[in-house]
Amino acid sequence: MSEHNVRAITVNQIGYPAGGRKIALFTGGVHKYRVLDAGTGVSVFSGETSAALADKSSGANVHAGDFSAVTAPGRYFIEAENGTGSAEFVIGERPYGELQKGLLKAFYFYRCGAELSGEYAGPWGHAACHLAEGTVIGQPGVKLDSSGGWHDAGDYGKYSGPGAKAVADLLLAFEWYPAAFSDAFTLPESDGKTPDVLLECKVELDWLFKMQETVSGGVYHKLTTAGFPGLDVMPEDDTGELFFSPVSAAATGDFAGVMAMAARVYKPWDGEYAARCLGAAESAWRWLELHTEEPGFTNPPEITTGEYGDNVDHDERFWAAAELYRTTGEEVYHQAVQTLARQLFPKFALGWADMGGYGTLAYLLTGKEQTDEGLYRTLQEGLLEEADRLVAVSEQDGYRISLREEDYIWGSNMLVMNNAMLLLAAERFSGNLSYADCALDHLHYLLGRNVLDISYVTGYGDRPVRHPHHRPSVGDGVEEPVPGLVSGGPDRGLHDEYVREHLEGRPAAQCFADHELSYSTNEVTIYWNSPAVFVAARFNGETGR
Ligand code: G3I
Ligand code: 9MR
Ligand code: ZN
Repeated sequence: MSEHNVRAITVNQIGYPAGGRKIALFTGGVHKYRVLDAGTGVSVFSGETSAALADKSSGANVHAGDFSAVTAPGRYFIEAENGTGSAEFVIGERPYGELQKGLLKAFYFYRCGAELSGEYAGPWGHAACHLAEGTVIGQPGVKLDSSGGWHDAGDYGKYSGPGAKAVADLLLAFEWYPAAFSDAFTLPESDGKTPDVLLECKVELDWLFKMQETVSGGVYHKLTTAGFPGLDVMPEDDTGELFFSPVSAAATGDFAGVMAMAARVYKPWDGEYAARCLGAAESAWRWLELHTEEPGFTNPPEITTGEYGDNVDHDERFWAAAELYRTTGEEVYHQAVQTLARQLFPKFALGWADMGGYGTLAYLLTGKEQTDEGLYRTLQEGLLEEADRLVAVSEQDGYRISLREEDYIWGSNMLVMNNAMLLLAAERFSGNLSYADCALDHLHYLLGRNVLDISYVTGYGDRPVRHPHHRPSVGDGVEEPVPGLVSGGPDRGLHDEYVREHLEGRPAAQCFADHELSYSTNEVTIYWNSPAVFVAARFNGETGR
């Protein structure tokens, strides 16, 4: 393996909760090591690493140094006998507070249609963008308001399904870990009452309303220019014509799911808004009932932006039905859940293409009393089995995460965080805290405890991603990238020219380039940020480890 970009001792570059397990991962020979106070240089712990594990995914021999015994809050680093060191990190009661805020604030930076002013955006502000009406493909002469929402990613497209996944993660995080969202993080709309996370999600929900066809209730799959603009084009300079791509069943199912969820979550804060969300969800559901056999979405010939193709819509329908049932208690939706559950699709996946896991969570959260005993049990047992599989893979993995070699795909960091979410769901439905330990190991990986010793979150950690494939970060003339963005992470498929040229033959977990040209490994998206917010919120909002 290439030693030049690999530091021999990797840690979560943000830090570790004081009461929890603390492990650093080493490569190279067996190490005696010490934990030192970063301020005073005083050694507070010394230990020896465990036997090496030959890790296929990363191509490294990895051994673990367990310094859980260090519990005093402070700032530390690790030094091995041979003089190599680790990044500095903190040990504290709630070490991920700032991280969670940053991950959430990223959604503000993704906003479309409004000026990002210096007051809220610091040096990363820009003028309002994408205010023109969009042309509806297939309906010549029809132009509709398309403004608002969040840009998807490093590009400026806005895609209904991926947007719904992002909102779903944030609303679920708020439902499960409300205490983690009690600090306001200063948005223009902050009113000192409504949690900022709800204000931020409203930006996307308000845009999603515009993606629904008023008469039919169907939802346009996406809203983009015909092609991607150049990499240094700022949002306000991206003035090509905007197009609504046709309605799809996947987008309509996702829309119904997230709107039904919003109807429930916003109710205590804004009853009128909640009712509007529910109405929109019900009308999307009516479309789904009238369109039971729909082809999967493919890009219209004139459109070359992200396709988000999806041939299977049982999962999105399942989510919609489960969420509508949880919110309304109406029997028709319960019937639909039970019928859809008989279809074959992944029941524990959390998107963007496979959304069945959200349906499963909604059904389980409806509660035993209100649900079918057999289906409830099947889903609950299945969830715990899947979580056990993730734990088993993590136990065999050098960097202690649940990705097998073949799981290092485009956006592998989403899988890392989705799997952590699933582990936290298992914690919730079993009460077993060891699932949370495994989930936390996944957060450690994201923040630097990985073979490349890189924090995959811009602006966070001692060696963060610096050159994401993110048009504003490339085009704004500010040296530092927009902060708080989660990079896609290693993709062994080498799906862009830059990585094909530079990373041929690397082990899966090293197939990553912190270069702005590598869109297949180093782009950023809203739905890679959202599960990371969820995971960080768990470790900010709950006590227990
Ligand atoms: O699921 C298969 C898996 O079975 C197989 O083993 C593996 C081998 O490569 O591939 C997996 O499919 C991958 C799929 O993502 C998984 O979600 C495809 O190879 C891969 O090409 C595909 O990448 C998607 C990419 O667009 C290209 O279509 C990403 O998921 C998706 O996040 C990304 O989305 C783009 C938008 O189009 C445009 N905006 C930016 C955004 C992020 O890059
Ligand atoms: O910049 C585009 C990025 O946002 C997309 O996720 C990615 C995959 O669809 O495509 C990027 O655009 C590239 C295009 O696909 C091929 N030519 C180079 C473009 C990047 O500058
Ligand atoms: Zn915009």
